[in-house]
Amino acid sequence: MMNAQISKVDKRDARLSMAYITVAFIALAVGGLMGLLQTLVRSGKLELPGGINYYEILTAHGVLLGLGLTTYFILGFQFAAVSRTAGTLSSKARLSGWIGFIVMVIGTIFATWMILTNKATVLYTFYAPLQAHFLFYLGLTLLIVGSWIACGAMIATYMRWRKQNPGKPSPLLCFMVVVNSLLWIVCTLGVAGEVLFQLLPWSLGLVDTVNVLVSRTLFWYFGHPLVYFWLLPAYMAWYVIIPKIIGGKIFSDSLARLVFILFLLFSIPVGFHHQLTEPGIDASWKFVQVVLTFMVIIPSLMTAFSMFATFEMFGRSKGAKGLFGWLKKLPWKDARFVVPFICMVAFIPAGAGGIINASNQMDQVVHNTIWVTGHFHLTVATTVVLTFFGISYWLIPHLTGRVFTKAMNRLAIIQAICWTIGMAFMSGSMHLEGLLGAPRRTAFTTYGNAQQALDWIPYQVAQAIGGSILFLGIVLIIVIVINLAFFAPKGEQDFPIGEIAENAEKTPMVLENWKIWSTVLAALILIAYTVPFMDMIQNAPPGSKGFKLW
Ligand code: HAS
Repeated sequence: MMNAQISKVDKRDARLSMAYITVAFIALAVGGLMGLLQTLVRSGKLELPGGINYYEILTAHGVLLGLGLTTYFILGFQFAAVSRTAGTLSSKARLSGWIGFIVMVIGTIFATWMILTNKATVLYTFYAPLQAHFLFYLGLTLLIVGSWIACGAMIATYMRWRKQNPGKPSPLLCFMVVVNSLLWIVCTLGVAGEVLFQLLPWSLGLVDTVNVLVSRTLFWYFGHPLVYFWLLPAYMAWYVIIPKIIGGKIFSDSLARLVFILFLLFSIPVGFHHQLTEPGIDASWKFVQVVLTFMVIIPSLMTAFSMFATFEMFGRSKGAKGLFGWLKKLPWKDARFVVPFICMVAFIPAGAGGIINASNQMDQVVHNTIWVTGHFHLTVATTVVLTFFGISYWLIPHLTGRVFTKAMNRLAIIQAICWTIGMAFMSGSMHLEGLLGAPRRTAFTTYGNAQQALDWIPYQVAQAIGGSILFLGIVLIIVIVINLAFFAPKGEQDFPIGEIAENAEKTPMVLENWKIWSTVLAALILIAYTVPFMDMIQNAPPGSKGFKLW
């Protein structure tokens, strides 16, 4: 079955995909409200009513948006992408998709319930020795197990395609989904190990203490690739969907595949760059992982090159002249293009911030300051999430049999402008305040009226202004999503898939040789982690009992 012949996602697959996307937007609404409250509390202008504490809503915000919105949206999008390019899911794969969904929802309900009842105020990184109720950890376990079942269904559909089309490269979008799913499965093994072997028994009282360093290391073994699990679906849209929307071609199929393979290889063995200030890890192993971190920057630089090439090729084909003449030829009134384009522009300072964080000496200045919060609001909350909004504008109507009207297109552009202004205020002032030494993960305090802390307050007020504008952005996106799901006129909305440029090189099949890539991946992980991990276990300090500070 060739992908070119399949132009619509099967109705049954569309329902599955919409189920995931619906939960994603519910998480956005609730988590977004928590974000607004946080910025207001931190500005010193609001006290939460009814004894609700700041860290409780901070945990809800991080878990619902960082782990909920992203994972559900990505799986929903990926199911649609696989069904559109590799053919309708088999009934077994679809059933697995539903089972995965139900398991994930049960897990999400457990975790959210514990957070909202103040029994899991441990923030989204659930760092030991902070200890949550065991149902929180069980909820996270179910979330991960459910996602594995869903990813398994996608990989099985890809394998069916390969079997039916021997010797041919798989559809690019489907290939990308498989890479992201593999990345997810391999990295979540770390957090699954942490939760199952350390945190669950500890929270149930089966063991008294936990090895904190091991738990954090397992978390970051998962935590950094997690950010690329978020990023890669945005890259899928940039590489495959955007060229079609602007009327151009994909610059190079091989380059896009190579970029995804590089992410698979280099995004995992780099967790130590989150632990550069952590004692107990030898500096030479931190150095190894920082070098690998700089390797994982390369595929993003290749992506920047590829996007510029796609835009320029298109512009020149329309007669653009001069160095930047092609910019004028892009479809500036189409939200499906404009919104992801804003994300690309935002990723330039966002990525530069990441490179600063990854540099050992500079990280000493910014680590655990609110600079880092500014960094991830530009990366995940702008580059990634705004691209997800851009995807929703054609994907949701495609799945619900409706159309993206001109009025909604206008609202979507207003939404993106709100997001850009709100984020410029919020993330910009977080970066600046961080450079002045303000810590992250902290409720409002003046530290006994210390001058340094008083100097931070104007930045915190700017964050509250930005946060309020962003919340308006959340209201607008929810209005658009409800319209596209239930009220927009019935019709056919295209699921755009770009074609490869005629003069692009032929795709080498080695890019799809999973034996090679999984061997290299395993080797890199073993090189980066084996010795320091054994060291953490053999020379472990006394474990810590659990703390509940709320
Ligand atoms: Fe990061 C902390 C390093 C990317 C998310 N990061 C975080 C945390 C999160 C996060 C959530 O090394 C906080 C975790 C916590 O709670 O503690 N990050 C990096 C590096 C990159 C990077 C090197 N991060 C991301 C992405 C994220 C994300 C992507 C989410 C999606 N990050 C770190 C480090 C820390 C960290 C340390 C720990 C700090 C600490 O001390 O705790 C790189 O991947 C960035 C590479 C990106 C580029 C940009 C390429 C630009 C492109 C756009 C092209 C534009 C076009 C349009 C075509 C090199 C592709 C142009 C048009 C025009 C008209 C101009």
